Amino acid sequence: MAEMAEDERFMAEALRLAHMNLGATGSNPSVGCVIVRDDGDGLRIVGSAVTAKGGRPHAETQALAAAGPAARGATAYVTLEPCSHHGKTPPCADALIAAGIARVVVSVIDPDERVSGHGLEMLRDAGIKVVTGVLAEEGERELEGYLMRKRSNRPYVTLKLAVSADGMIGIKGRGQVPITGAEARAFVHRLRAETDAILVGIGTAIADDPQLTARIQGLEHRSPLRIVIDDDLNLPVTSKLARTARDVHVLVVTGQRDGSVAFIERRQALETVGVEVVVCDPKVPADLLAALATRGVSSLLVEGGARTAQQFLNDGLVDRILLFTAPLALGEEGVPSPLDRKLIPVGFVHTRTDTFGDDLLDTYEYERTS
Ligand code: AOF
Ligand code: ZN
Repeated sequence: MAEMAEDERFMAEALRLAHMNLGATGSNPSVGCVIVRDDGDGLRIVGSAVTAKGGRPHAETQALAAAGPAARGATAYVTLEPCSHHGKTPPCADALIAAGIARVVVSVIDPDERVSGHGLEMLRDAGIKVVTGVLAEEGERELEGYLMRKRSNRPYVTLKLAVSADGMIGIKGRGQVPITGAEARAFVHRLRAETDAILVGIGTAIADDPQLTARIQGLEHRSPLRIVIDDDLNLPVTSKLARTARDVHVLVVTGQRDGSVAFIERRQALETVGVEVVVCDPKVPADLLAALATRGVSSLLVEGGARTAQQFLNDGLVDRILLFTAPLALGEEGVPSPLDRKLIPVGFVHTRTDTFGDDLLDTYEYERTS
């Protein structure tokens, strides 16, 4: 019993570490590893690490390097099964064996077909004691993007909406209308930094002229890939998105391979400023998600507008809804939200309410039955 509590305590620490590089490890999951030993004077962390930015080196090899000879006879806590494949780096399972680790505690088994149980098998074959499923629920949550991409070939999709007290998400013809306060905005910028890609429809891109970057001190370089659904290529080359495309990548999605001379000119103008034009039917967001998964995108934040949100909901492609509700009313000129606290789509379960200044954030998660 005591050992189980200790295991959970150190796995919680490994998960906390994993979170630090979430959204910054490319197509590789952000994994946490903590190495613990007891020399008779209590348990002591002798090395810990998170998957490096960009995805390599993996967590285990860095934690082992930090522990040095102290790894011999120690326990390694890893949020994801150690890899068994020779990829861009040698297998972490081999590194753990070579370092003399005595016990490995894992939260989640790696669905990557090159690993998927083989990492654990290698460790067991080498005489290492292996425990799995520790803080499994928390581990699955931390790795939700990576797991969704590997299991379902699409990113984990979060829909974020900010709704006024009278159920509106903006005012027609008014550009960006501040709905939530500074605290909620700071939270959204942090969320962007932890997410691989962010998507809006062309209506929002034109009306709001948003930047969609992570503007929070220290996280500016963690901005996600920015995506605009824009079948007619109407994104102005003078928009903030297009003007910053060389700093933070922008994808514009159209269903048309070619078209009128004017269409081709708009395409060339966008490409000239560094925007990437991708051909994928915008009416079938599932195809776009599959294409994004192939590019290594594990998590996607859909930030509106109403039509884009509705389409993702209709197609059953939303895994989580983050609904901010602000106390102000926008009045009759407002653009109605596809949902609010009293109208949540079927299948979503309310999981928590948080407060940001005067705003409420309700989280709803889609309950998959399988
Ligand atoms: C680990 N520890 O910290 C991570 C792992 O392209 P490669 O060679 O880097 O391999 C990527 C795969 O490695 C990825 O799909 C997943 O299975 C695993 N990620 N494994 O042992 C880590 N990030
Ligand atoms: Zn590895």
